[in-house]
Amino acid sequence: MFKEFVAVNLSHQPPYELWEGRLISHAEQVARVANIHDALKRHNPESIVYPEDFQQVPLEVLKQVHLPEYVDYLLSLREKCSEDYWLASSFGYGGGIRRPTEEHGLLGYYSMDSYTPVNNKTTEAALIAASGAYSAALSLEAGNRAAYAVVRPPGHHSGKRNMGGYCYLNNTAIAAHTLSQQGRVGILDVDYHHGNGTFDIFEQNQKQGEAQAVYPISIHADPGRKFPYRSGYEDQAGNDHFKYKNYPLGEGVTDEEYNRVLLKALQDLADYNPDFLVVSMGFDTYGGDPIADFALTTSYYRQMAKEIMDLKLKTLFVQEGGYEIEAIGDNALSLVKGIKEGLK
Ligand code: OKP
Ligand code: ZN
Repeated sequence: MFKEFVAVNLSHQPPYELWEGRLISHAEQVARVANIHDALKRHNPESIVYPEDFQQVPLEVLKQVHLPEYVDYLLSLREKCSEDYWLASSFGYGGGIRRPTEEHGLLGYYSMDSYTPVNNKTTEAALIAASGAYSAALSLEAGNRAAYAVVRPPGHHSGKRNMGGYCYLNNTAIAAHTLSQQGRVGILDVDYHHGNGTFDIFEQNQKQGEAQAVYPISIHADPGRKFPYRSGYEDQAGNDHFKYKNYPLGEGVTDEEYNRVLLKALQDLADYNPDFLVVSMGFDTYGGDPIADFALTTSYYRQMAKEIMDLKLKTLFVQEGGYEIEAIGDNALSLVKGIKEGLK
């Protein structure tokens, strides 16, 4: 069985982001997931689950994945903020910084960049997206072979104690952490950008002394050249207690080039011998994406899904990026066709 958990979150629409000194219209638009939803609805409406039927992600789970203090801060934004969006200006960079008391200072303390605005509706949207990923994870535990959480805002840049890169709660990490209570979990991040938040969460949890039954692998643009500019280099591979793997790539990556790297990552995951796989799925690797520079084609996402499903694991795809809204529905449909072929 295969189900799609869809959260369009109409109320979450930051109007702008501050990019290289300029205010530009925000790339993480409602139309991204609305267009994916339209394509999936035309294809197979009976496999879609909507937010009213999601299991709400428990506060306890949120506070195992993220720092409890960060979760409380996010929840408090519902009362602290108005409809007007705020953007941090002074960031809590590096270690040893004391928690400010002033509200804009506090927002910066929990932020990574000027791409991730908040208002009084942001937290609710992030909770619905997280609940979509959580519900999809539960559906695998209940016996589904595959699920696809078609949610926004995305999650993979949100770390143990930060928002950033359009992300507030880490949907992928919430799903992977949940599944890791039942078995070993491979994480494959195929978004164009390095999944720094996901890596951070499991690394911090391991450092706190909890063994982590997860193995994260990310294929992405070289972080020396592209966001998040801080991690995702090849020589960053974890430690004896917690391993992960990074495959940074140059610009213009084609279907063939990508697939060669994907097969290596899938072999790494097979060697780990997991029970579940969680895929951070980005369509910003598509050739037409406005904020990225790989060259993947619509038909490749079908092949990508088939290669991934060939591992024969219980597999959850969680939507991350993808900003070319004209093609995103076709790209998601191509992926879903590959997933379905892989069910056989
Ligand atoms: C989120 B996800 C261009 C600025 C790009 C932010 C990228 C966030 C990507 N307007 N910087 O990984 O797709
Ligand atoms: Zn991305």
